[in-house]
Amino acid sequence: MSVHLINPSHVSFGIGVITPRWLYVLAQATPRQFGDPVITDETLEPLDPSVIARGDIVGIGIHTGNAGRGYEIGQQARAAGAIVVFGGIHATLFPEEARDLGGAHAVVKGDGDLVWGRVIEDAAAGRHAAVYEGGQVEPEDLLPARWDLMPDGRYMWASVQTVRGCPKHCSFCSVWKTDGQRPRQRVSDVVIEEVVTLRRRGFRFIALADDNFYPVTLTDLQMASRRADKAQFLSLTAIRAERFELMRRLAELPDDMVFFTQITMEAAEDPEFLDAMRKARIKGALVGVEAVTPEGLKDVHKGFNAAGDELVDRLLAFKRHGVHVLGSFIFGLPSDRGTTFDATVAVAKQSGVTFAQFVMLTPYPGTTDFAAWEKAMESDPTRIGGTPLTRHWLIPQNLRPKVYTPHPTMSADDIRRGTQGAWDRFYSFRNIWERAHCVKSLKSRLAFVLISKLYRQMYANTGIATDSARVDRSASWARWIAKPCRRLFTASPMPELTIPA
Ligand code: B12
Ligand code: SF4
Repeated sequence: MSVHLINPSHVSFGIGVITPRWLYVLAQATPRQFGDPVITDETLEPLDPSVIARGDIVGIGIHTGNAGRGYEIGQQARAAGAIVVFGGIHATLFPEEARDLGGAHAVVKGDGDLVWGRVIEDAAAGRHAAVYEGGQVEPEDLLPARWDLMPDGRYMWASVQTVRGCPKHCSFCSVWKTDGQRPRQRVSDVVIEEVVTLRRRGFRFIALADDNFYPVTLTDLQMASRRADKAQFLSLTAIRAERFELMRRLAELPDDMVFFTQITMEAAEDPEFLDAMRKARIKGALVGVEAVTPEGLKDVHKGFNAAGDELVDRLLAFKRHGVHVLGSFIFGLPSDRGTTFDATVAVAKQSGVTFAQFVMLTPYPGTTDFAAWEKAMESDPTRIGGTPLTRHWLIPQNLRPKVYTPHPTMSADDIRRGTQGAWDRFYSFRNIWERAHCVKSLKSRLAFVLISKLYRQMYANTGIATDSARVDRSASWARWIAKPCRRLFTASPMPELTIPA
């Protein structure tokens, strides 16, 4: 009997950008007496169904975007006689769907770190439950990944999580609801140990797969310090101190290492923090800019972000401290107008962001936006291929609309075309070449161009193009560029590397 862990994807690029961390964390959670799990990541290549045998246990992790493909695999595995278990954010939110459409014998809700061992033991003994509550495990129980099981030469970035959960409450995001608003922060010892393991193997690019790398702001500290009860203040101070401790230790690692994380723009208020990031070689951060106007920020409950000149100043502060920004922008907000697309690209350029992504507002389950939309749609009988719009992930890809929520002034096609146009302009060869001057040598500049093009092909054309020929062309383009790109990310293994004190 084998245990399988499968990350579903309907497109495979041969090379992965970032390791799906859950695969290697659940591998760690797999009791040793069941052997090493067989890991399949379909972002690399499609599953070979013949590897699944009767009596095997098959764990499938899904988010909303890959749920449909996950259900196909679940059905195949069940038909092959395996015990099928679903987990991940989407299965957490829709356990019945995984059972009815994905052939799940069992579903794990929440974190798998502690509960997965029990699920396997139960399944192997033929007494599995229908639903397991994994909950939100405490930081000390968040497991390190089994990096020894990762295939060589297939990923550009490995991923290590340092904190789970986010204190904010953005309307389009499910993290604060599913992962909680309390930052569950791993101590620096366990994080550094994983990072060193990866560098020993030749990984020098590591994504810190965090929801928000700056979980305690200076305002949070000031507010807590004014309270009579000092418990909150002490807890926040400890979280902040641990952040600095982690960055101090990262700074002692070999100087060819590069880290990337996700952070709110609030960190721009804190030069000490940004300096520590620079020293730790956290050279890039995804910043959720979302909107460039106060009205847009209000639409997404993100009043803590800045707009206008202050926004530009904040993003430039990251750049000044040597942290490249991947600005993330959302289009299709109720306050957006036809002029928003150009204005957003202009702000992205003005604020010196090195990369940008332009996504269309999508009501993801588990979010405030989704709850409001689902309610508003109660009386709407629209079905596409027999599926209500509010279950958009179940609509076949070729029929699935790209925009779901009606907009007061723009049609769905206006938003899609405006978004595609923003990608095209931001990633025009001329603009990429201008940005490439952030690195010095000609070789690095050419690498920068290649990576910018890869990023654009993978995330824009395969995601928002409505023309399937364009999607196919982009996927094969991405496959073609991915190989040389990956080589840019490798380093010589350093098996002798020790863990900094
Ligand atoms: C890092 C990250 C990324 C990275 C890397 C992705 C990768 N290859 O791993 C990048 C930047 C590329 C990315 C992209 C996107 N992401 Co993302 N990402 C994350 C983030 C911050 C961390 C993921 C992670 O590594 N976590 C660490 C692992 C260990 O945790 P985990 O995956 O949750 O797994 C645990 C449990 O869920 C459970 N579990 C998971 N699978 C299984 C399976 C079984 C069998 C069992 C038993 C248990 C189990 O056990 C695990 C251990 O506790 C999450 C937020 C989050 N808190 O999860 C968002 C998140 C997953 N992303 C999200 C989204 C929306 C996206 C994008 C669509 C954004 C966009 N518009 O482009 C793209 C989609 C890319 C794609 N096609 O996959 C959403 C998903 C929402 C949803 N309902 O599906 C999340 C939840 C964030 C959010 N804002 O709400 N993402
Ligand atoms: S979008 Fe970012 S800041 Fe907002 S709740 Fe989600 S993780 Fe936190």
